[in-house]
Amino acid sequence: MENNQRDLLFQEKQNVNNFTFDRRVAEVFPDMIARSVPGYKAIIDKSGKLAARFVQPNSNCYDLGCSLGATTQEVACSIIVENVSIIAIDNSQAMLNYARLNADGIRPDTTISLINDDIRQTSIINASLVILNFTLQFIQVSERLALITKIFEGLKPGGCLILSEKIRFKKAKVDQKITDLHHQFKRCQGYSDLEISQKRESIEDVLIPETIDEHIERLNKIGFSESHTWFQCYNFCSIYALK
Ligand code: GEK
Repeated sequence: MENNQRDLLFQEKQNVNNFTFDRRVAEVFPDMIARSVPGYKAIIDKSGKLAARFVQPNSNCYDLGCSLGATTQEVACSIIVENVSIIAIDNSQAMLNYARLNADGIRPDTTISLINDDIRQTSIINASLVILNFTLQFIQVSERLALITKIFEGLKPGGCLILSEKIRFKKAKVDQKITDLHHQFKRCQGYSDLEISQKRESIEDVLIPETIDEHIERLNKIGFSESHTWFQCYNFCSIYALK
């Protein structure tokens, strides 16, 4: 089973269907996300640094929407305290099949559980770190408050939520300019205009971005004591929120 293939999924002209995380996507996922999300590698790397700072001994660490486990692995390698369980959850079995291979043997002294579940149903308990790296954007906007509230309730005092998302800008003109810059980034990564437009068509009803203000307001309303954007590149950002 190879998962290091180049993403050519939208290279040919096709009848575009709604994007799903199936086997074909799982096979090319590392290439797809690295060439589509500016700052992806930096965010994954720094998620490890945040884990080193915020993960508490005798606690759980959740990677929600773990895909192939890139963040899970970085966190596993970065934790400096003892007796931590890492729980990585995704509802795509195709993704988890590869994540299982990738997580094998990383860290014998830390438990890593890979679970096929819908993150809207999963219980969050005794958590010192919860990570939503580019996953909340795939949850219906109307369901986001309940999910983040559940995460807040499952976090220990001092616990941290890392929330990385594609974002939109309130002013249409600004949104268009930044979207153009993102497409320029994708062109520089080797995607053609056809690939960019077909991927966009496929994902636009599936990935619903919000503004940074909408994210921060929700986090504040739920009760996080501080929420800040610590990374932004074009229309992608990462926020940390502390309980
Ligand atoms: C990374 N965090 O490499 N329940 C569980 N999983 C879900 C749900 C849900 N309701 N909805 C979507 N997913 C990863 C990247 S990708 C981001 C995350 C992207 C899963 C979905 O199956 C996919 O694996 C992941 O969320 C989103 O840092 O593709 O842009």
